[in-house]
Amino acid sequence: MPTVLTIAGSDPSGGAGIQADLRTFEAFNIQGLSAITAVTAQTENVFFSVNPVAADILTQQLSSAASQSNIDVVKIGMIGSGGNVRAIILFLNSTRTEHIIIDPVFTSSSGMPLFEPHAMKAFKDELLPLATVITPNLDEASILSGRRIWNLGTMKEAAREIYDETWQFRKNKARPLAILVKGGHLPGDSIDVLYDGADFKEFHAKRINAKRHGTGCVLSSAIAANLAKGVTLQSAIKTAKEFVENYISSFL
Ligand code: PXL
Repeated sequence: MPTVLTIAGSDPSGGAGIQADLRTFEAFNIQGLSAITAVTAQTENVFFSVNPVAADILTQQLSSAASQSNIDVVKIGMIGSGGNVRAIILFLNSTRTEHIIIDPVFTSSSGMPLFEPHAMKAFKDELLPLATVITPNLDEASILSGRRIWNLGTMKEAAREIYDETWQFRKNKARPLAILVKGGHLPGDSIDVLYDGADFKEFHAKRINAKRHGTGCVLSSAIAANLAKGVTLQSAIKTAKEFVENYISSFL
């Protein structure tokens, strides 16, 4: 059975993080494994606290998951601490997977910091280059590229900048890399831009104004689940976007 490992934080309210990821894998008939990077306490409306787990506890979870089953795809969400960035790099360097999808998480939707700023260099120079797909939203793409983003043109510039910077630190140039910048926070229809080092592809979806946090987690998990089934990245993104559209609509 295709298997995806999610490395992410716990959200007791179920909107985001590990809970959203495992639920999404299940919906696509994918076996889900998990390793928890941080424990949050939050509801849809209030973010109370975030506590990263110790890096050696994360390492033990990762080893346990990997000895249980072959892993086709690794999906990484909230990491929480610099120690956890290190633990994940060490784990990925000792594990063979077809795809590694990284959904950068720096702050919660409500503005709570979820990442230690001093870990940014290791995240950008050492962890991101191990990814095959990176899925920042506009704020994350802006932080990663150092550019202001306000429309489709600047989304594309940011995608190219993140690609070029990440590729520069990439050791195994035989593996693919693609950046999906998610434009959902711009006014108008939701347009995401995919850049694979050669071409841009746009994915259009209707704007749905339902209040729900964690849709980024659901999207990247749905992409991971479909990649585990062996479809192309573009097809995985298309299916994932349709899944998220249905998911958000259920909260209207
Ligand atoms: O949506 C980003 C995110 C990811 N993972 C966890 C979170 C959040 C935002 O709140 O709590 C655990």
